[in-house]
Amino acid sequence: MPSAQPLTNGHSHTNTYDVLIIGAGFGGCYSLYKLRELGLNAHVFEAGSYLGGVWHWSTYPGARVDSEIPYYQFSMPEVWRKWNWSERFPGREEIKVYFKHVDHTLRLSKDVTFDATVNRVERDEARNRWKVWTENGIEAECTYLICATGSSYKPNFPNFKDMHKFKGQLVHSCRYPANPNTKGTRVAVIGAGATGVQCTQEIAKEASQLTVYIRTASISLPMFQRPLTEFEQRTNKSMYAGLFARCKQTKSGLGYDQPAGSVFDLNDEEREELWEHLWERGGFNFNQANYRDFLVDPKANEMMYRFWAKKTGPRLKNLEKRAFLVPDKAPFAFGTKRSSLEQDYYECLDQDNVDIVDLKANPIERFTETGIVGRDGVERHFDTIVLATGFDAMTGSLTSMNLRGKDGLTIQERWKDGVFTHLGMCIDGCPNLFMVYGPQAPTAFTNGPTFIEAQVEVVVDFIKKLRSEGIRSIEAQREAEVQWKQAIQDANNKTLLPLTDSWYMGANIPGKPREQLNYLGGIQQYIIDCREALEDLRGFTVV
Ligand code: N01
Repeated sequence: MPSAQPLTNGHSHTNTYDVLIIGAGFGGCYSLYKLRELGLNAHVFEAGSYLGGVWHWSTYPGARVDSEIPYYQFSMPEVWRKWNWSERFPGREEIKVYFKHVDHTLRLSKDVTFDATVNRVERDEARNRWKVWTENGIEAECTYLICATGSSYKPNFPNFKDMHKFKGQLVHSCRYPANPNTKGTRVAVIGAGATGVQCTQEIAKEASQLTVYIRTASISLPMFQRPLTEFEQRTNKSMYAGLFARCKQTKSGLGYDQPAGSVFDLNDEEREELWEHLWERGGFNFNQANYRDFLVDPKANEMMYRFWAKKTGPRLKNLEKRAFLVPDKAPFAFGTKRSSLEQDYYECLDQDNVDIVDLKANPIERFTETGIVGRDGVERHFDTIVLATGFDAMTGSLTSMNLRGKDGLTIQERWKDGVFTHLGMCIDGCPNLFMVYGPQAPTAFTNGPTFIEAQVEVVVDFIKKLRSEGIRSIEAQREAEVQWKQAIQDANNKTLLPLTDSWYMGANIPGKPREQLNYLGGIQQYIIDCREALEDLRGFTVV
C-alpha cells in the first residue's frame, strides 16, 4: 500500500517532520497512533512493503506467534472491538490481515513511506535536527527520532566454509522465498530455536527427506494450540479493557505473574500438582507463571528440566533421537535460552524421513555444490538448505543504519565494547533519539504488544514534557548509562542466564560483547523507573 504523503526522491527536497519513526511493526504503529493524539506531525519510514515489522518478513513455513490471544494484540478498543482471532496462537497470515484491519481502523498508512530502508542518519546539532536518508534516495529531517526497529531484523548468516558453492536453494528463514523447493525434496534445516522448531514441524511433513542440524537441542514447551470461537471472544471482550491495563502491571505482560516465594515452599505432591496444571495450560505458562527461583537456583532448575524430560521423552520412539533431544543432563539451564513453543515437533523429528545431525559431535566442515560435508567426512545431498540461525538480536537493526550522533560516532562504534543506554531508551551523543523495543529494556522477556505500548506511552510523555516546558533537547548522560548497564548486569549475575550462550547475552554472534541485553525487572518496574526519570529528567543533560 503506497504512502499518500507526498515525498520527494533525490536530494533536492527534504521532508520535515516533528517526529520521524523508523519501523512500522507494533512499535512504529503505536508510536504513530500516540503521537497523532499529541497533534504532532509524525511520519514512519518502513523497510518492508507494508505494516507488521517482523510479521512482514517472517514468511517461513509454520511462522506463528508464541504469545497467546488475547494478550498478543493492540489494546485500543476501536481495534479489538471489530476483530476476532481464529486461533489461540495466530499464524503469520492471520497477523498480516490483522495489520490490515489496524490500518483500516486507524488510517496509519497515509503517514508511512514503505520500501524505505534507512541507511544513513546524522545529527545536525546546530539546528537541533536529525537528518535521515533511505536507500532509495528519500531525505527527511525531524526534531525527535524514534527507532522502532525491532529486536529481530538483521539475520545471522553463519560463515560456513564454501557456502557460496551450493547450487541448490539456500535460504535464511527470515527472508524466505515465495517458491520454496521443499515439497517431495531433500531439505536441510540448520537451527533449533523458535524458528527452527516451527520450520521443522512443517517441512518434515512435506519433504521426502529432512536433515535437521542441531548444535544445541531446544527445550521446547507444548503450545496446546486450539481454535477460538467468535462467541468466546465476544464474551471475553467485556473484560479486555481491565485485562490490557493489568498486563502492563505484570512482569511479562502476559496477564499472569510468577507467584511470590519459592518452589521449595511446596511439598513434592503440591509441586507436581502445580506443574501439571501449568503444563496443561500450555504456552509460556510453565515458565512465566511458575516460581521464579528456577532461574536462580540450580536445584529448582534441574527439577523443572526433569519434569520437562518426563513429559517429552516418551514422545520419541527412536531411542537414539530421544537420547540426543532429551538427554539425562539438561543441554543448558532451563529458561536461559528463549523457550520455543511446539505442536508436534518431537513427533516430526521422530519420523523415519527425518535425520538429526548433532553439530557438537559432527560439525559442518564445508558446503559443496550439492550439499554439506560434516567432520565425519560424509556428504549429505540437499535440494534446499534453510538457515534457521536467528538474528543479530536486540542491536542489529540499530547498528546497521549508519546512525551517527552529534560527535560523529556511529552506534556501532559507540557500542563496540558493549551496549550503553539510559533506561534502554536514550543514548549519550544522540539527543532527542528514543528507542522502542530495543536493548537494555525488558524487550525479550515480555509479550511484545504489551511492553511496546507501555514503553511508547513513556516516550510520548517525554516528548510531551519537552514541548510543554520549552526544552530544546535531552541527551542521556554517560554516567547514567554506566549505572543502568551495571544494574542490568548485577541483576543478571544473580541468575543462571550468564551461564548459557544465548542471544539474550549477545553470545550467538561471533565477536559481539557478551552481556545481558535485557532489563530483568519486568514491565511494571521498568515503567516505574522510566517515570521517575521523567519527573525530573534524571540522568539527562537538558538543553
Ligand atoms: O533464532 P535463535 P530463532 N552453526 O537464535 C543455531 C523470536 N521468534 O530465529 O542454540 C550451527 O533462537 C543455534 O544454535 P545454538 C524469538 O524471540 C519468535 O529461532 O546457538 N547452528 C539455534 O539453534 C526467538 O527466540 C517467534 O547452539 C547455529 C538456532 O540456530 C528469536 O526470534 C518465532 C549457528 C538459532 O536460534 C530468535 O529465534 C521465531 C551456527 N553457526 C522467532 N548459528 C514466535 O513468536 C546459530 N545456530 C513464534
